[in-house]
Amino acid sequence: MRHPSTISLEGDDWRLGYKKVYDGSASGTIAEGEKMTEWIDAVVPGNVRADLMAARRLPDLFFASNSNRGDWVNDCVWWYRKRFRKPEQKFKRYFLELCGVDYLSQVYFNGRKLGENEGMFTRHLYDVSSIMKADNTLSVRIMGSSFLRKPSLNKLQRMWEKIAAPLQNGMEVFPERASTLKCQMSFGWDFAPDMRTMGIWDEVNLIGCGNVFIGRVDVRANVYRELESAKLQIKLYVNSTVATPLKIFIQMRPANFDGPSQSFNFNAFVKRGTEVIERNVVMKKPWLWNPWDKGEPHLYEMTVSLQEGETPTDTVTGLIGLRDIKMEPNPGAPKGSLDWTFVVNGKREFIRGANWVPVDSLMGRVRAKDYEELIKMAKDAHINMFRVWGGGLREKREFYDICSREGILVWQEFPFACVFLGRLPREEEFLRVAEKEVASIVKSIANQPCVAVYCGGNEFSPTRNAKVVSRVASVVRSIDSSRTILSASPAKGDSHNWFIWHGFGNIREYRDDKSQFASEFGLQAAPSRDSLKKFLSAKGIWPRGEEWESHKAELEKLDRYAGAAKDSPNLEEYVEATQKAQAFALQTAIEHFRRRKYECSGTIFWQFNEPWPAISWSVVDYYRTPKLAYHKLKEIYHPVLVSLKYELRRYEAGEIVPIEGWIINDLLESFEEGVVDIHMDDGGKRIMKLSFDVGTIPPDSARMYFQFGLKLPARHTRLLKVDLRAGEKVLSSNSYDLDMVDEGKATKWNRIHDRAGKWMMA
Ligand code: BMA
Repeated sequence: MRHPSTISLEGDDWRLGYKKVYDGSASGTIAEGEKMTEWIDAVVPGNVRADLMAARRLPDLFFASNSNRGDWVNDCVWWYRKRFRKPEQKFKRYFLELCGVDYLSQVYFNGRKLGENEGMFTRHLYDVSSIMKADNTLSVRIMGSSFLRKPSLNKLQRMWEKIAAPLQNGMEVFPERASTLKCQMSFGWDFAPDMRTMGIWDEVNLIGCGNVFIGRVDVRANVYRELESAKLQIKLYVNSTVATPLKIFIQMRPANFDGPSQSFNFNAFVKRGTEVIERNVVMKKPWLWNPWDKGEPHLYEMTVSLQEGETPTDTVTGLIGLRDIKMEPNPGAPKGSLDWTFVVNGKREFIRGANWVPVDSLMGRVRAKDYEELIKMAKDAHINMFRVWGGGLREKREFYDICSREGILVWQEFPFACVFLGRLPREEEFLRVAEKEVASIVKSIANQPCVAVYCGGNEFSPTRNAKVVSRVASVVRSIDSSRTILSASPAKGDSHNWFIWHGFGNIREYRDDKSQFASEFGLQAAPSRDSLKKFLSAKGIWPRGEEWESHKAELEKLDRYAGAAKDSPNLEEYVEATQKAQAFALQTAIEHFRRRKYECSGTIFWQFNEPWPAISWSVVDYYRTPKLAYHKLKEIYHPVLVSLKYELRRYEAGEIVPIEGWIINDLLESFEEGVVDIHMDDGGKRIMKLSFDVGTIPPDSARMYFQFGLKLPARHTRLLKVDLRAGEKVLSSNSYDLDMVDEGKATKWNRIHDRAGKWMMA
């Protein structure tokens, strides 16, 4: 919810001072700001590295092997400063709102210290009415990332660190990052550079109001479909300078459809200070919010206005969607498995999802336009859910606004990720910061209809980290008890299938995956040559080597899945081979999971985007250039999928390939008189065509419709094209390259390693 009276303090008129080689000793008085090495121009929201690059104090850190050339910034202390005049419109009270300061910070206004914080997700809100002047100075001090909390290990843990680190490929067992609630990826990841960010990375606002201020509004809706009504529980968190009777006006106005508005008025009495006003309202015949493939994502613009007598004192507005989300068991699920079937407004929703990672390693630079572009690309590829991965962020407000508007579901994780043989800290101090940060995340997104589920984080054992998990879960529940909270991902029944890629497994082995939900799987692929040229030097681009590795290429595995093309002397051929392998892998996995619809209730491939130019698992590169897999997704994630299943092996000319024809329909409509056309062309000449009548395709279904034997032609391209039509209308298309065969094989050791990994996360 936002105040229409909000004045944004964002922009490029900030200044940024830094003191080099800061020893961490100064207490952070305002006088310290006068002793900076230098002041440069700064952009807010932003990032200190981005400002230094713009001021030419740092090279382009995303180019070639430059990524650690900015490491000295971690040893500095930073002062952000902005001067601004009091707004023309007069208010009784003024509040400063900072939605994300990364990471150890203090805020000063007109020389007065307002507060300090550890964390990057906490919303800071300060009443500055009494110190507001005609000319104002807002200063934010940020300690360099070298001063982040470090784990204090006891003797036993130090010993374990020595023994266990080699077992997890040299990765630290108690990594420093696990002691902070900072975006975990910024400590360096297998697709992201080590750039421990600092900056004001999210909104900064000045809010004006009367005597009574609305600090936050919580809305939870219970939808009663049979009664065609919805009960909204509304909590207003207000702060008042006077004891006064209040009039409360609540309006629900259709935001993206034509329909009736509904209004509700109440009286209340507030005391001086802070309190919560709770009211329930019943909406008649509400227009429900739906994921885009099940209907329209109807949204209401909710306005809450307060009046003190006849005087307006404060107003907030925000988008609200009414829907009901549950999780149900999968049919035939093994004992102990969690419920993995999402049910939205009483209808099952098979998840065709993508893992979402931060859009930029310097996340302060991300703007609404970036989200718009990427989310549009995702929707064009028929994606209906993002898993906002635990190594990343609580994204900015616009991300959730756009997902809610576009009808895309969000699985939101908290900032804990990849703790294998070690464990997360258990000290009270850490737990308190964790609770505070998680609470802030939940408060900022809980009104969003797109948010479907919360999850404790990525890849750690909930058993060994029970303390963090239970504290986090109870703080979430105290704010929002309406959603499922998963303790971690993977959780029982959910798989992160890394046997293929990290375990060198054969792509066909995706078909052995019997999980009830598949939330990670995928292959790295090189981006296009044009993209590579933007971030690798002329020398480093080919042959592939160190620069590729510094941009996270895992060369041995890339070569393994590129097959014969690994010996190619040619960059383009190699890029194409890695992209083809990635597309083939996603096709094999996704079609397998979709054919198992509701035994498996969803697939979330790894990964949609990437935070810097990399050779990674992304299907859309940093420059938004799609890889082949992205184009393939448009076919294999189509809500109506025609899928051919045959044994994945090399075939000789003239051999007969037994093939099954499947259709998966995720929509609520059925299709009559379905026909599947299968054909093979060679140089523009049709050399084979078959048609199968499939009759009626029921809604929300997956089944096999026909089987046939395909006699392979002698020497032609072996691209099988498939169209599904209802009458003359083509519903969906797909294609298979029968020459695409993965001939690699995992070793016994790879298999043991993969099993050990699963055990560590149990
Ligand atoms: C999963 C993710 C990430 C990682 C990816 C590829 O474990 O959760 O941690 O980047 O695999 O290795």
